Amino acid sequence: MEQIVSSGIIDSYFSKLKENLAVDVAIVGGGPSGLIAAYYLAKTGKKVALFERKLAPGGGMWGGAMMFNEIMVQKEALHILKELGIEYKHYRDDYYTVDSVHATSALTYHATKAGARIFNCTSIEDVVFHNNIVSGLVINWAPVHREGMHVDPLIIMAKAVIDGTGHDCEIVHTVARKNDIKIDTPSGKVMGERSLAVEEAERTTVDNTKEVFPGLFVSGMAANGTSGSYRMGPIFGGMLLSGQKVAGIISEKLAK
Ligand code: 48F
Repeated sequence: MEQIVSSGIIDSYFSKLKENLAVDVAIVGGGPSGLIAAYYLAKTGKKVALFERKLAPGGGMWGGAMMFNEIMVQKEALHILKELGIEYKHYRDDYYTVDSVHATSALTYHATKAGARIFNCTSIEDVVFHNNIVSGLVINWAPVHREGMHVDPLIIMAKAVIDGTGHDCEIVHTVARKNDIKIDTPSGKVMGERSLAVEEAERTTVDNTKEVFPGLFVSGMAANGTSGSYRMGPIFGGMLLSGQKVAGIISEKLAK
């Protein structure tokens, strides 16, 4: 009995990992933008693996604002809530409140249900760089990084990589720093995030969602951090729309 439990988990996990050593899209970060991108890409039949360094995917969405577990979503993104069956309440004007735990678990459920595979407790430390194109991810156990252990990683190959790492835009930073390249921003560099301005930030999160270097796309707060735009606090319509947008851009590119 004990052996069946252990061998079942090991067999099942390693066949899942093996099946995802080469994917269409590899997503770094299980925040709202990464999860929504995973959902839309998987829904259209793409092979998608999402890597999240924490135990639970969801990023900054679980905690609402200052741990008041409610988030705000504006009218423009309601179609996504409706599509996923997420409940919302009208608050005022074009703004709606949503229970953040309900919303975050729904995103995770729908991304995996659509076929995306989520690998939690897994940290991305670098990318694969082939012929000046970002072509995959260098993965390791998150605790290996936390403990500072000198353990070599494994590799996931991907036709497209999404940096959905939030405020730190870690993957774009890594690529730009290590390879001395220009990325698609006004300065050619990672410009860094600016202070809070809700309306501007919500709009630019979507505008800045794009391919910033061949093979490397940005979504969510990483899009604004890369292109030097504002943060927005606990309003999430921009994150959802950014995830949907990056999925559309990648689907179009892969179809060519
Ligand atoms: O920050 P995060 O929630 O990303 P997002 O989709 O959404 C931003 C909002 O939550 C919020 C906001 C809107 O109001 O401003 O901040 O842009 O989630 C990013 C996820 O990426 C993981 C991290 O643990 C988090 O769950 N992550 C970051 N770096 C890595 C990573 C890495 N190197 N490897 C794996 N996961």
